[in-house]
Amino acid sequence: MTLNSKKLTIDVSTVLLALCSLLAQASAQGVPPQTALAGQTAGKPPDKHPGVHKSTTKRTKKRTASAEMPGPAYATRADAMRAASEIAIARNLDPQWVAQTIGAAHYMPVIAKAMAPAAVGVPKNWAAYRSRFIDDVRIKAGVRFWTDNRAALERAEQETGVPASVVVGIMGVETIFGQQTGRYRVIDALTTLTFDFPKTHPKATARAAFFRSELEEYLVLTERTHTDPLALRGSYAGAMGLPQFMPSSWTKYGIDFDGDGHVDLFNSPADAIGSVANYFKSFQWQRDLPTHYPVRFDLQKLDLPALLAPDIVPTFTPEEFAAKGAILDTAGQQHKGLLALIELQNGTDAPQYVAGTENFYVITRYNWSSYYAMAVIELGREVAAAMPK
Ligand SMILES: [Ca+2]
Repeated sequence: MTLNSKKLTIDVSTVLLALCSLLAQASAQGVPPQTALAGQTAGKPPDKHPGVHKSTTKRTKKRTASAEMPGPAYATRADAMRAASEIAIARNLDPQWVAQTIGAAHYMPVIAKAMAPAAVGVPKNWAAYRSRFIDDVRIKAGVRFWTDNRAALERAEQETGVPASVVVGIMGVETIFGQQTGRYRVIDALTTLTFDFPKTHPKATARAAFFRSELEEYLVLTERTHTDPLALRGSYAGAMGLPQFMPSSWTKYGIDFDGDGHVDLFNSPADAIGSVANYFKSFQWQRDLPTHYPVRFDLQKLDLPALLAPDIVPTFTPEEFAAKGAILDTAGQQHKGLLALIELQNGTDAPQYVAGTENFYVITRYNWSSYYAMAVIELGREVAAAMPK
């Protein structure tokens, strides 16, 4: 069935409009329009900050068949069609093309559902999170990826200082080295999250504005590169290719690293490698600086609330760390910059702690979670250790 066809769209529009108005009423009352939207996922990976990059593999496993079914096309939505004209004017795009493209996007209940905030009061679980990303299958795939792309990884490391293991860790956590780059149409994801971001989310307005901006970037990007905007597939958040770049990141940080004249993050591992390293370089990656140091506590002096207050933002000198009861190893004591105490909760077991450096913080600019950053670092290390000597 193609809702691109004007006639068909008109034929079904009366029914769809009635449905949309019901959905809108439900949303306005703060009631999730679909029962599927109400569910919160216990044990969902922590995402303290709304992530810029949404890993495909972070998707919740439980899905219902009804939630997977596409909803109405946005051609039937007056607000979406109004926004399409605004976008065309603001971004200097063909108004008819923008209206057709946004109009051909479908509301995806499963995508709206995936935006539910993490359950409140449930302890996070680093061990469980880690086990989802670090296993033999992913490590073996990582060894293959590193072997196949050694030259590009080495060149990226020389040019940016970003270690091959960190780039490998990103590609592994995001898409299992390109094996899972997402199965949702990017246009459906971005349009759904622009116009139907769940109103129950505490940051719904800001998040919807973020996705509106990404939708605009996506239209500009596909128009500029003569790519069919209805053809590309990605994560439920519209992240694309091996490194799962959002459209704005593709434009800002994507580079042509294999020299064929195009940035292709779907099919060129070299472009993906160069672009990830360039992303971190742009966020001030420091060459030869470790990502973190081990830390122990002096329980007599320990001021955990003060140490955890700045969250993942490097704030303390090694001396300030020591004064608050956090004991570093020799390398940590000699750290020239600032540190953050990173807490990794383990469900009902005791949390683990590390001292995160500025480079740890840089990794969290890819996905705003310390658990994510730690998984990237540890997967990269495991793959490095498994590389043939
Ligand atoms: Ca290229």
